[in-house]
Amino acid sequence: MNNEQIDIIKIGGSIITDKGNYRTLRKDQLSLLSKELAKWDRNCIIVHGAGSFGHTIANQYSIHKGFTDLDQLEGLLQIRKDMLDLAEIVTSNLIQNGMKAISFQTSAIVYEKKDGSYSFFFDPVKKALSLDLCPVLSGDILFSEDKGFRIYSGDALINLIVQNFNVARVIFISDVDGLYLKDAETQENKLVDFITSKDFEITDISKLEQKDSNDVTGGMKGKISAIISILDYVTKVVLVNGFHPERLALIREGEKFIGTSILNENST
Ligand code: IP8
Repeated sequence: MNNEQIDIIKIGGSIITDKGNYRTLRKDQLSLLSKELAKWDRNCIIVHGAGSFGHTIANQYSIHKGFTDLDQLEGLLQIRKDMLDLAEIVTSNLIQNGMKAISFQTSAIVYEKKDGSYSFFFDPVKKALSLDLCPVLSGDILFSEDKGFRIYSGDALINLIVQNFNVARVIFISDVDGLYLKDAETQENKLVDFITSKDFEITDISKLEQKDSNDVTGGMKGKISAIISILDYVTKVVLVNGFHPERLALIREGEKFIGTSILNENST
């Protein structure tokens, strides 16, 4: 099996769905992104978020809190079905645009053990990559030895993938331009175009605003905590706004783009 470096591309649920409206797709946005991703010049794994196909029902049935009563099972099954539908839509769209995309069900290959660690089976995903296919996974429900079940975010999944694959970069496509930090002189929030992992760790994430109260996996704060762990295993993490797909072309071509690059200091 070849061990070439791959990229992981996270398509945020806020880009491909309208998070405020249950099961509402942003079809045009998904097509524009697929067109850009089809031109990606390195093998990659795509992980998509859940958006309104996951978070709405997860909230309604408190699925993220684990098993407490039998009524939750209805919600659990609904989320699994909705995520199956979303995965099918995303994968078909990628294929229509020329990608050799193949969907894998996250909750069928990852399981949470009692001590909080995971057992997982990534061999089929690795084999697909070695055949130049593009595996597509997503945030999902997760069966858990202790809690029965819970919600597993795409970002947490990426954290597990980077520990088990040879990953160069993780590109997070979301609905914001990148990381904003307060400028020391002007006290105004400014988009950070470049930051190292060391500077990043001292950033006070507790001060980041929580834009989306419907998000059961922590929104921007959750993402930053995940990125801090991911940076131990990859050279670079990139944050880019998916409402401007042309920025992905610039990233691919190594050109200057509007967004944030976070470099792992130890890999320079
Ligand atoms: O959108 C959440 O994944 P995320 C998964 O990547 C579900 O946080 C099913 C809510």
